[in-house]
Amino acid sequence: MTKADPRYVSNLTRDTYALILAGGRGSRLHELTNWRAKPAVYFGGQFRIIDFPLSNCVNSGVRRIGVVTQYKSHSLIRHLSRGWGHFKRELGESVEILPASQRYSDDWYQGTADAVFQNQDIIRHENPKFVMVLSGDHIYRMDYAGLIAAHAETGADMTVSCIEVPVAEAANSFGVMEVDRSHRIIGFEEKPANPKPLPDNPEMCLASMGNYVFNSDFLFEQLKQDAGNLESDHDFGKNIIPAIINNHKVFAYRHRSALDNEPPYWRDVGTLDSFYQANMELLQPTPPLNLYDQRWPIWSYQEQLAPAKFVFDDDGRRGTAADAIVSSGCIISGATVRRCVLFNRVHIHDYSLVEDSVILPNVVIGQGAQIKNAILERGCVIPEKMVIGYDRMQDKKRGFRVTEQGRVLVTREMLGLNIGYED
Ligand code: ADQ
Ligand code: ADP
Repeated sequence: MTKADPRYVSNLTRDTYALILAGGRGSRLHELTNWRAKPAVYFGGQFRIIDFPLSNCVNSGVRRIGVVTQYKSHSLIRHLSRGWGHFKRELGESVEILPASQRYSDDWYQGTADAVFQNQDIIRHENPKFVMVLSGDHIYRMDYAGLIAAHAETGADMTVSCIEVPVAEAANSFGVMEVDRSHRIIGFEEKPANPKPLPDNPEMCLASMGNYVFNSDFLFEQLKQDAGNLESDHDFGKNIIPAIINNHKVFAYRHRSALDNEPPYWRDVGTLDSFYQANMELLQPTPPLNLYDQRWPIWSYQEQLAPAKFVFDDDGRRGTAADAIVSSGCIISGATVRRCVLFNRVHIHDYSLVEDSVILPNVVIGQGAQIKNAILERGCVIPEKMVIGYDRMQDKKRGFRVTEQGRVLVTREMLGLNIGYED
């Protein structure tokens, strides 16, 4: 098939199986990932992180998808079955959940390459020409068709998607690569302390996004070799990529947004501060990620809920929200909300003031509470008149988690509540 064929790209995407790695712990999100894997973490009022790679797949025309789960997968699996369970096999579409404990080895998945290795029989059964391995941890809009087409055109064995990031941000966090003029990867270091900067910009370097396209046969061959290597951590970034760049054709593909007028956006919400930041960015009049642009929709599980409601209380106090995202099922009664992201079913009672905060679903804020710079975990019930986010020492003393940048995370456990809440 040549590029001139009108079905060139759709044939490439149809011949691709996507495996989303969604088993990560996300330990720097602390209590937010105590009970859910990082890809199940909430984002932007209506979404979970996993909705981004899944929506990118569907919008790109890659519709055979496996989601590899491991750590605390209940919340993720529940979300997938509620929101992504409607795919029709007979139309060539499927979203399959591949839990670690059900594979043939006694071990849970070790590194990322092992997670793919243990599912190779399922992938082989699909008989795709290309396998796309995706991280389930990031928020971005990307047309994977561009990545797969670039992979096919360069005749690569493997293609790694990458983005320019500041050197300081990449240090100890990302895989960093060096490329030649043809975009071939000629150097790769996993999480180096001193990342190699770009030749023309000492401030920036080229980071791996943890998304890879492989020719299937090549992938299986590499996984087999790696599995037999007792020294290996069985990880793509640590072991496979550095081992193959010298003898095989491994290319870099620069990330661009799926929307032509959106600058490349990619967020690894790995810490509580970056989680907070990425949510708050959405409040800008022109945010770096526009969730209202329906040309590349982000699909998710949406509960059937009543619309958000703003009411006067009995004393005639107005319930208002400004510079805020307010999701369905919320009730703001005689309270003031400013610069907040409210997820579904948040109920704020009168005389309270809530500012600069991210409030996850099912939170109740009692009368006269004052909350600022907070992340309230799902199901929190804030007692009347409680003050959060004004006095770090007091917040710490109460057992709340205060981040480097002074945000305060509060969970049900920190409030001494039992784990159950209305679901
Ligand atoms: P890390 O961010 O360290 O580096 P890693 O912890 O390996 O990524 O996780 C990658 C993806 O796999 C995540 O989506 C995670 O949820 C999932 N995952 C991790 N271990 C898993 C397992 N055993 N089973 C199933 N899923 C698992 C990687 C690359 C870097 C790159 C960054 C970009 O190694 O080179 O720069 O991603 O974030
Ligand atoms: P999400 O809001 O991401 O859907 P949940 O809060 O419903 O996640 O929790 C996911 C899973 O973790 C559920 O099985 C839930 O019962 C369990 N869980 C949540 N919080 C606790 C806790 N404090 N102790 C024990 N299990 C918990």
